[in-house]
Parts: sequence; C-alpha cells; structure tokens
Amino acid sequence: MKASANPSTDINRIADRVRAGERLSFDEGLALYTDCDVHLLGELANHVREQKNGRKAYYNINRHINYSNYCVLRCKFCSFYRPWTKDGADDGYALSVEEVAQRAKQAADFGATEVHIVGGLHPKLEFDYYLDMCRAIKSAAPDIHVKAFTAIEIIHFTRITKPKLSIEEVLTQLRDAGLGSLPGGGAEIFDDRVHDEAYKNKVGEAGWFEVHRAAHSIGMYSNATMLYGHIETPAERIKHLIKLREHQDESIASRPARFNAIIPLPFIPDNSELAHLPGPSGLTNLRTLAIARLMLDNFDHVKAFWIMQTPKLAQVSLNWGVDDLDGTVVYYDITKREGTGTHQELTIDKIQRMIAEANCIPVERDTLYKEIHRDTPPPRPKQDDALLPILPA
Ligand code: V47
Repeated sequence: MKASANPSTDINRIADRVRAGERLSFDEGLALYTDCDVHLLGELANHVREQKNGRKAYYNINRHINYSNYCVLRCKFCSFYRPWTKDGADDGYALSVEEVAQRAKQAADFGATEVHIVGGLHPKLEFDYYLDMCRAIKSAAPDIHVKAFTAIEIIHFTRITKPKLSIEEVLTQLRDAGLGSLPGGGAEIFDDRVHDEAYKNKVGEAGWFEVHRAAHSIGMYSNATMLYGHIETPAERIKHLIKLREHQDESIASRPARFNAIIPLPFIPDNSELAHLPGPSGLTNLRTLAIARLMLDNFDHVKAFWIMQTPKLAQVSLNWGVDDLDGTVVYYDITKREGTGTHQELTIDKIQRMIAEANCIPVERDTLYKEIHRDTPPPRPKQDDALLPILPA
C-alpha cells in the first residue's frame, strides 16, 4: 500500500472514507486500481458488502436461453454472433417460439423461477416473435419471471416495428406480453474511444441509458454490466461505474424502479476478433468486483457471473464484495471458459456448498431479490430427460 502526497489518492484516507460510508470520487476509484493492496481492497469491499447484505450470498434457480446467434452487429469482442446469410450460416440458429417456451416450461418443472433470455440482433425476425415468445412462456410456465432482452435488443425492436415504436411503447408491449425485467447486457464500456474501436456498430451509451431510464420510469427493474479486460483502461472502467452510479441516483430519486445489481463481466477472448488479447487476470477480476462494490454505493447487489468469472473465482469473490452468483444457468451459448458445447450448469447443492465454504449463508432469491424458502428441494432431472438439445437436430 502506497502513501500518496495527493490526499485524494491516499489509500489510508480512502479506507477511512469507505469505513465512514462516504462516496468515493473518480481519483479515489482509480487509486484503488493502482495503489491499493488486494487484501485491503477485499477488506474494504467486504465491509460494504456486510453493511448491505450481511453474510448472505444469493443465487437463483434459473435457465439462460439464447434464442438466436444471428446478429447484424460485428462486435470485436463477441464470438457468439453469426452473420446472417440467405441460406443460413453453418452454425447459425434461431429457436422457434415453441422451443423457447418448451425450455422455459422444462426449467420451471425443475424449480426455476427465472428465464434469462437474450440473443443477437436478428435481421429478419419481427417484433411479434418477441411478443409471442413472452406470451408463450407465460402460458407454459405462468409463475416464471421473464428477464429478457438487453437494451441493444430493445432499441433494435423500436427500429423493426412498422410504424416505429418508442422505447417506452416497446417495453410496455413486452411487459403486457409477460416481460418481467431487463438484464444488464450490452453496456460494455461507456466510452466513445472504446466504443468506436471494439463495437462501433452498436448503440452507444446514450441509447443504453435511454432504455434503462424508460424501464425504470414504467416501474421495470433492470441490471447493469461492465465488460472489462479488453482494450479499455482502468480509468475508463471507473468512469463507466460513475455513470451507472449517477443514473442510479436519478432512478432512486425520481422513478419507481432502479438497477438491482451490477455484473462486471470479464472479457473472454477465445474465438473473438480480439483473441490476441490475454483477457483479465484473476487478480484483475477480484479487484474489479471489489471496486464495483466500493464505487457503486447505491447498488444493493454485486454479482459474479460464475460462467465468466469461473466458479472458483466467483467463490473467492464472495469475500471481496460480491453477494450474488447468478444461478444454475444450465445452458449458455455466448461464452465458454473451457471445453465445448453449451451445457454449463451448477447444481443447487454445488452452489450452496461453494457459498457455505466461503463462510457465507446461501439464500435462494427470485429475480427481484425476494428470498425463497422451500420445504423440499426442487426435483432434479433424470440424466436422460434432463436437457433438450440446444440446436434443432
Ligand atoms: O451483452 C459478449 C457480454 C453480455 C463476451 O443481468 C462477453 O443478470 C465476456 O449481460 N467475454 C451478456 N463478455 C451477459 C450479460 C449478463 C450475464 C449474467 C447476468 C446478467 C444479468 C447479464 O456478455 C453481452 C456482452 O456484454 N459478452 N461477449 C465475451 N467474449
């Protein structure tokens, strides 16, 4: 730990300010990256985590569904998208509404309380497909919470409707069809330089915030993400977090809903156009999760998405500010840390053991963080009827 001549970056002073519950500035956030020993960072982030959530560590029983990998964008960090071709790209796919609903029903039968649904910006699917998807899920599994569509997809929907709909109209129609909340994807890093270099065709910061502002204004909760460890600098990460914090201040002050959680997502380079980059190290992951906890004093939850953080790092991070691990997931197509295939699952037992071993209390939650207490554990699928094939045969 370095002492600093500049009082605003003196780590001892920053530590005192955290312990006193004070809000950190940009300079202080940056000093946490450059000058703070990782153990002290953990102690401080854990302090804030305990103030907000005690020793509880949340998880949910959920199912991620990625309805299509066709995408009109060409984001350099993304290895999931396939360009649309008339005859269909070799391994491009789009699930039918029935397939999505069937997966949701299967998930609900095995105790899931949430489906998390996102996909690429498909050039051909019409807005009715997405409305029908929400309706079909709610008809097949009425109690399941549909958390779906990143801000980028929502803006895409405003453009494909004829006549064009506003963001608020799109959200309202989706909500009437069964949409419960928005996931936090697509935020990446709120910075023009990074945007233009790594995802220039994507809706930028203004559009992302417009969607979340509209969602919060109609009472729909959402999450926020930060994709780090590619071409951005630590200073750009801190700016990103401060922009989220400012938006959250506004939502808390003047809107009926807000962000539930921040999910810092470590860049996974494999098979992307940025595959030459190393991706963030384990310590950068730990630091970034802790710094998100320290900078976002108005967010209740910091989630370590185990699919990207790895279960081991996610477990360690429970003592570095994190209080949520996402869920059972089961299938995930967008990134894969090791091996092949899209089946990526943690059983409830395993999640609970990981949490208990980190000296935390496992708490099942629903999407909006209401605690769930079950008398008996949900049924486990039998080996052979467990999983639907992710791609139509
Ligand atoms: O929007 C894409 C990111 C996001 C890569 O809200 C990548 O509860 C790392 O947003 N390496 C989707 N990240 C995931 C997401 C999410 C996950 C878990 C929970 C929640 C929530 C949201 O993943 C994309 C993009 O930002 N992403 N490619 C990659 N190679």
